[in-house]
Parts: sequence; C-alpha cells; structure tokens
Amino acid sequence: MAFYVSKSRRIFSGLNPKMGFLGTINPGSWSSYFTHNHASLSKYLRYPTTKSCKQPTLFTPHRFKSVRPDNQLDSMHSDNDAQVLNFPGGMVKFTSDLKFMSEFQEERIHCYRVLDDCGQPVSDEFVQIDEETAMKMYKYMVTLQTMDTIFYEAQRQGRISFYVTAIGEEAINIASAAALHMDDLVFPQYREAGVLLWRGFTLQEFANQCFGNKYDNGKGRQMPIHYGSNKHNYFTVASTVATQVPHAVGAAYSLKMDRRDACTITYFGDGGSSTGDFHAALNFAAVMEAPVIFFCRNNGWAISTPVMDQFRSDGIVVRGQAYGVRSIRVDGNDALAVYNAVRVARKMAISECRPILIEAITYRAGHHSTSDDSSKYRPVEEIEWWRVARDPVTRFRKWIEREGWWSAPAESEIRNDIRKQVLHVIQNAEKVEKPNVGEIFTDVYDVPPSNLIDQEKSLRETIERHPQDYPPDFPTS
Ligand SMILES: Cc1ncc(C[n+]2csc(CCOP(=O)(O)OP(=O)(O)O)c2C)c(N)n1
Ligand SMILES: [Mg+2]
Repeated sequence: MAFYVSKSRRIFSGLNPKMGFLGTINPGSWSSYFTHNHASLSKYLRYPTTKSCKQPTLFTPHRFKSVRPDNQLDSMHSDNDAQVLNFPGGMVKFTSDLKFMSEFQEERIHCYRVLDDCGQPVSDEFVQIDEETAMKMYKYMVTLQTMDTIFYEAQRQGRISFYVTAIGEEAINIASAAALHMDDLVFPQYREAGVLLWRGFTLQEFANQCFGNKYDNGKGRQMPIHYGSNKHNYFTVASTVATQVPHAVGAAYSLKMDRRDACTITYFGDGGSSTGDFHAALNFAAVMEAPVIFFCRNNGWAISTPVMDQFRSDGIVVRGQAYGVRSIRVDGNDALAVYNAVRVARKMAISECRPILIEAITYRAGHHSTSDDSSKYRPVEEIEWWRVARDPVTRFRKWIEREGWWSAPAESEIRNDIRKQVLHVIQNAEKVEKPNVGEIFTDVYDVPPSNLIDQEKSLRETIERHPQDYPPDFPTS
C-alpha cells in the first residue's frame, strides 16, 4: 500500500442531526433505530471515546487491539433477583415469555432523503453544498450519462466487445465520490465508473481501457469496463461478484494500523449482498473495527433475479445491525441524500474506527450489460417509470435550477460539448495499436514459470500458422 499519501485532517462540520443511522448499542432492541446526533456521538459508542483511532497517543502494543474481552468470563454472573445475565456483549435480560423474534418489522426501515422527486428539499437540515461543487456534480453526472450512452452504442456497432452502464445510478456514483477524499481507497464492483471519473480518470483513459489499446493500464488483458488506477486509489474492477468486499475490510484495517486519515469504501449490488463474502466482510469489519464504508446499490435486480428471489429481509440495511455495523438506508436517486450520508459515514468510520453500511435504494434503468436484454424479464413500463419519474440527474438539475445556478441554454451547451469529447476520445482510442501479444504473459511473475513460457511459444506459433484469424496489424514482435 505504498501509494497512500497522508494529508492533514480536514475539519468536518455540519453533520445532519436528523440523519438516522441504525445503531448497534442496544442488542436488546432489535427493531429500534435511533436518530443520531453528532453532538452526543459518544453516548452511542460501545466503548469509551478514548479508544478512537484519532487519539493523539504514541503507538502502544494495545493500540490496535480490536477485541477487548476484559476478563469477560471472570465477570460473567447472573443476578437472579434482577433477572439479568452479564454475558459477553452486554447484559441479557431473562424472560418467562416463550416468544420468537419476528422475522419482519411492522414498518420497513425508513429511507433518508433530502430532495423529493421534483428536486424540492424536504427539509433544510442537510449540508448545503456550494455552487461550484453542485455544478461539478451535475457536469459529471451528465458526463457519465453521455459516456454510457455512446460507449453502449459503440458496443452495438461492434467496436468494443462489452459494456456496462450506470444509467439510473448516476447520483450514487457522483455524489458518493464527491463526499469522499482522494486518500480514501475505492473497491468497486463494476457499475461505479463515475467514481473514477470524479477522481480524474480522463475520458481518453476510459476509452483506452474499453478498446484495450496499448495505453490501457491493464494492457488490454481485461474485458472493457475493468478499470483500475493506482493514481486514483481505485482498485481494479473484478467482476467476480463481491470479492472486493472483504478486500476493502483488509485495506481499511491496514489504514487504521497506519493511522491514516482515510477510510475505504466498497461498492456492491444487492446481488453482491447475497454472497458469502459480503457476510464474512461485515463480520470481520465489525469485530476488527475497520474504517470501511459498505455501499450497497440495491437496484432491484441481480441480472434477471429480482430481490424478492434473493432475500426476504428488509433489504440490506437490517443486516448491518445483525453484525453490529451502524447502518442507514438512503434514496440512491437523490444526490444530496447520498452526499450527506457518505459524508457523515466517512466521518464516523474514521473518527470512531468503525464500519458503516449504506443501502442506497435505486433501480438499474439499463440492461445488466450488453449481454443482457432486460425487457425479457421485467415490464417495460417499470423501466420507463424509473427512467423518467425517478431519474436522479433530472432531479438534481431541478434543484440547481431552483437555486438559480442552471438554465436551459447551459444544459444544451454542456451536453453538446461532452458528446463531442466522448466521440473524440473513442476515435483516438480506436486508432491506437493494441498492446504487444507478449504482454499477456507479463506483470505476474518475476521469473515466468516454464508452463507460461510454453504457452507464449504456442500462442506465437498459432498466430504464425493462422494469420487470417488475427488482425493484420496485431503486434507480435
Ligand atoms: C462469483 C460470481 N457469480 C456470478 C457471477 C455472474 N454475475 C455477474 S453480475 C451478477 C449479478 C450481480 O448483481 P448485483 O450485485 O445486484 O449488481 P448489479 O449488476 O445489479 O449492479 C452475476 C450473478 C459473477 N460474475 N461472479
Ligand atoms: Mg443489483
């Protein structure tokens, strides 16, 4: 992790006192959630605040001890009069009621939002972002939308082999990225290109990766959309679902040990939350008190599998509480809600050394990928409703128009300009030659093992024998 750069701590202000994170302090109250007030954060902590990784103490052998049994077995006792057992984790009350916990709550966990569907703030208790940031967020959302539309068309024209859009999830991408700091490490799934865009990965770099040309960071060895950039603290996309989630926990723990003023964030879908990796990661993060934000994009579908065929819990948010992870549900199509939630989550993750789970409710408004036709398994009206009535970009635009920061002429100008830029980078990327075929075998072993040497030899012989099966300009020497 040699690329971490330490930065001075930025002062955080303006936590939203109404933002509700599901707490972990009261194991007896499974169904309750509390409203969190930053002024009295310490009262929600399971341990004294002096445990915070921010305390200005010197390193001691106990500094990073994450589990504090504190002679728990010695102190266990039952007080029959009080009908209480002091059991590891806290006091357990006895009861004579033979009562099973219900599998559901009367009311589903509420969803935090700032803007209604018309872009009107529902309250004034949120961190007001300045005009410059708002403009940048809008511009990047439009860029992501435009890039997705044109790259998708390029795949349909056979110019690239594969593509995945983030249509419908632009607010999640851009607003969460805006609330993070560059030192925070990102462990993406594959529908978060906007986070990398926000961090400064250029349109040309996106195109180079999708076309797998010699300027691609991955040297053309991956399918399109498997972006990665050390420079932007963005780990390379791995489409094996949810493998990035435990990685983010390990990296967060190392940030904590190095006392970095940073956290990790990992993005995954509802489908990712149905894997074993998700559960192991949450549990590890809770026990090791790792500063990681689990950002679940619950977009209703894991390819053609709807969420009702994946789980019967109240979404993903309730699972955080089961693992002892503070959690919140947000409207993923409301950029201001996402921004506020990630900002507060980041603050808590770093200052209190704790994992946070965010479930963003949204909808995958595009096909799963270019290998999918979602009209085969979901009603077109459903897609249209989300595309039109709940479009996150339109909603944000309505808000900036209301603020007097945006106008119709600005809209057409920015869209034309970005469209031209995207077309230009595609033309450039297409012209650049492919990486040399020998690159397939580099960058893994210091000294290549004999089987790899044999495979390279065999590949080169095959190309020589069947030149008609390879492009004439295929670089082999
Ligand atoms: C371990 C593994 N299993 C299955 C797949 C096939 N697969 C690719 S994407 C996907 C669905 C993921 O859905 P979700 O996490 O909800 O993300 P979304 O595509 O909705 O953004 C599946 C099953 C895979 N890539 N990796
Ligand atoms: Mg999904």
